[in-house]
Amino acid sequence: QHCRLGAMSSIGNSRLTDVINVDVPSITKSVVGHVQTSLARAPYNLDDLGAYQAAALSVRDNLIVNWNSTQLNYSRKAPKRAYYLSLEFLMGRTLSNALLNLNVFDGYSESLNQLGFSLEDVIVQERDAALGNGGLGRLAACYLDSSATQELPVWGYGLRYKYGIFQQLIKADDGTQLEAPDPWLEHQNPWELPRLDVVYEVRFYGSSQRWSDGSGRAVWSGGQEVLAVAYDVMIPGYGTKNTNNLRLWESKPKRGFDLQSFNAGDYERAVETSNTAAAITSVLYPNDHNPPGKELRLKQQYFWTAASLADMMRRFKHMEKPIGEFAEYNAIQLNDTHPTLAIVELLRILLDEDEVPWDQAWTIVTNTFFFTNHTVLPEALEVKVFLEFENGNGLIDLDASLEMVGPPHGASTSEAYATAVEKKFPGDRERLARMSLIEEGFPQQVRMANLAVIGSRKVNGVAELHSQLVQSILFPDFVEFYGKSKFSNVTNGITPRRWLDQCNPGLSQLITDTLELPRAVWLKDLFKLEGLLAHADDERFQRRWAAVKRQNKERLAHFVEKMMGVKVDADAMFDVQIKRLHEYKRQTLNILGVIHRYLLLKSMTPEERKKVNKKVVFFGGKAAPGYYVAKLTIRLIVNVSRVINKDPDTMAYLSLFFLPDYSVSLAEVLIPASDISQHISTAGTEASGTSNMKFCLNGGLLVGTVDGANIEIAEEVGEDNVFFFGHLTPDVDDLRYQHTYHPVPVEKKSPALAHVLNTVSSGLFGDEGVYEPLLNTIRQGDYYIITEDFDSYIRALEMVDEAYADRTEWIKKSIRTTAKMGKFSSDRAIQDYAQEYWNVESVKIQD
Ligand code: OAK
Repeated sequence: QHCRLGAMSSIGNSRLTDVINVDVPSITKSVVGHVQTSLARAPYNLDDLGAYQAAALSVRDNLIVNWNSTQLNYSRKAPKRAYYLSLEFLMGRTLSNALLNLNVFDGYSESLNQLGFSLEDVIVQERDAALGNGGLGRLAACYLDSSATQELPVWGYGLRYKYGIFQQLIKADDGTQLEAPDPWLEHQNPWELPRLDVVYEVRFYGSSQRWSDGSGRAVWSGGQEVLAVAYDVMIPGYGTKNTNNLRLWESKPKRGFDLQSFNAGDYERAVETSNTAAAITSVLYPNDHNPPGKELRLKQQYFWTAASLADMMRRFKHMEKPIGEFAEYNAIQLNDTHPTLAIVELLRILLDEDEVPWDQAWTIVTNTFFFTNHTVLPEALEVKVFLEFENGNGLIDLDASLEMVGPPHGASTSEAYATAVEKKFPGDRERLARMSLIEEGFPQQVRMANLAVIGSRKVNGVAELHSQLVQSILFPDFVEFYGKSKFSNVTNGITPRRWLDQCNPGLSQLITDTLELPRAVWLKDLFKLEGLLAHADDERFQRRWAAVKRQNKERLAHFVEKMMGVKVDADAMFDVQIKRLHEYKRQTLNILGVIHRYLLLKSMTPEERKKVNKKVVFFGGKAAPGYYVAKLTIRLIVNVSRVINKDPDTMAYLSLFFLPDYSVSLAEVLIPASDISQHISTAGTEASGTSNMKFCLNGGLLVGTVDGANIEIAEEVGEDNVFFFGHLTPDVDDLRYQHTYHPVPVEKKSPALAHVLNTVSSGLFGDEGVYEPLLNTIRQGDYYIITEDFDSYIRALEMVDEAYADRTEWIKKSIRTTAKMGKFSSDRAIQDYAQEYWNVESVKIQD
């Protein structure tokens, strides 16, 4: 186990000046050097964690060299840059990704072997960087990978949370979810560079004084100042030296102590200031699609946008260009409404600090920003209270931003905008109220989405259908006001580096062999996968394809056995649903379908059962800590699994697992192993979905509703390779109306579903009565139309069973699916943004 560095004495004579560790001797030398000097550990007593840390530090040396020359090149060439502002970056692990992108995976593997370690065991020592909740955060991570790979000068800006998304525990006695903190920085993080020299002061509260010169400019003073300290995370591109930057801000008190209070003997008050400052970046809010109405969240948003803008401004000033050209050199993408305050902050800087006249400042602002919406769910729309905080002052000086620009320039942003709307639609007061930045009431609130729309040059959704709904449901008034051209679509994408090459090396190798192309070629031009179509009928290729899937299923089975102590049958079909728990995503529909299948199996004779397709169902996902119904769904899944996994009549044919603490790293094991995956949101509710793309890229087929990116996936791979079911988006509203105003008992609509619901109510899965609130969401109102879709869902699953029975045909479907996934590379999505939105071009890094 220990004493693994015997090979040390054989370290080659590589020159000390070799910073880039490519060949095995120099890798070994650098790793061993880090063991001794960075970790201060003895080489003869090193465990896997130590080996991970040393290997990571060695890889990081390589990254730093590339990162430095990239940043130097950017500074010298002064291209237009784009900034991706996201409160969430769900990065996962970095070591294996960096090794692949730098093309040194084999070298490190060999070197670690010589040192007595296995790279596989070392890689899993790393904790996920889980600074995100779900789709929106993971998308940001894929986009950074693609931007770096395409050598685009794009930086990410986010927050360095001390605690990422909570760890999910499942209580042994009753199967409920518990949350524990995620202290991911406990071991030092080798992938970040603290930049204690890059610091900005961010002001909160206080008051503003307008200048008396009639310019409308204001000076903002008083209140509390907090320091924003930069931590840079290196983002290596694939097969290029280009290494971009993700800058994460940490909050710090401006003074450790308030000396005045300290001297006055008020110790508690003195440290309190420092506590509140540090609290700003202490934790990622675990809400997905539900904005927390907390003052601290608003503080996070202002802290982050103010620091990021100050940083961009400093970089721009360095270029010595006229301020009027700001938008020619900077594009800012807003990842949902969370960074919307950047709009008013840029306006504030231009007006108050750079003395730009209002009209010109507003033009600069609206040429700089681009806004992406990620959901049409009404509960996700952010509204913020600004003016009602403790000391009677606004959190940020709304007066010096939103309303600041006062009479000399024709009233405030809000008023100027209202005037323009009024002019276009005279007398239409209802429309004016709908389009207003302010939601009237007590207290007044700011509608962040409206502000994001008026402050941006372009507004987009994340799949064709969703972008249509953004226009027709969320912003119809704005489409009329600005015209259609301001609104468009950029369908999401995923990085094939992490989501194929890294998580499924077997398949990657098979594709490389079959296409007879270097993997560096097809991984950068995913449309090349179409070349697989020519081999779909080749039996030898089909066998190899099936063998890869089989290996991945065994890997998952092994993983589950290790984690949960249960054997999993890799001969069975693997059916996977992994995503945040949410009523609109309908994990409930899935678990009710599982119960239906179980009851059916129970009703069969042993002979009949033998003809049934064996299936293992996997669930994974976290519920927001305060989301009662979602947590109840988890509890039901866990308790159903406890019953059916030990039923001797059925356990050979159906088993069920809820895998706790779903993460990016767990997804990397699950996705390559799936035969079928479920994307079964109520039509019109899932903006895009991105795991659907990941499953298909890895040759898994979809069961899904006609929703989000499922639609475009089916367009690419062919409808005969997707198992669609359920009502379509235009029907959903009517069905909801029916259920609300003309309710019909469940047994009338779906006797099968009624039977399942009654079985749950009967207490078969324990906890009699506990699930009633969950069941009642279906029996009453049924907002997500589970009753309406249940029978067609079951039929779709039967068709899956039938199709799977013809294994050769199934493998062909699987091959054809992977072959047609080119469109869903995040490289394509980033190109769309770079060309159609930001107007940024790639910068080749020279040594
Ligand atoms: C999270 C918080 C607020 C608003 C939206 C989200 C979010 O994660 N939305 C998800 O974004 C993904 C990336 O665009 C989409 O694929 C998902 O469909 C969408 O739910």
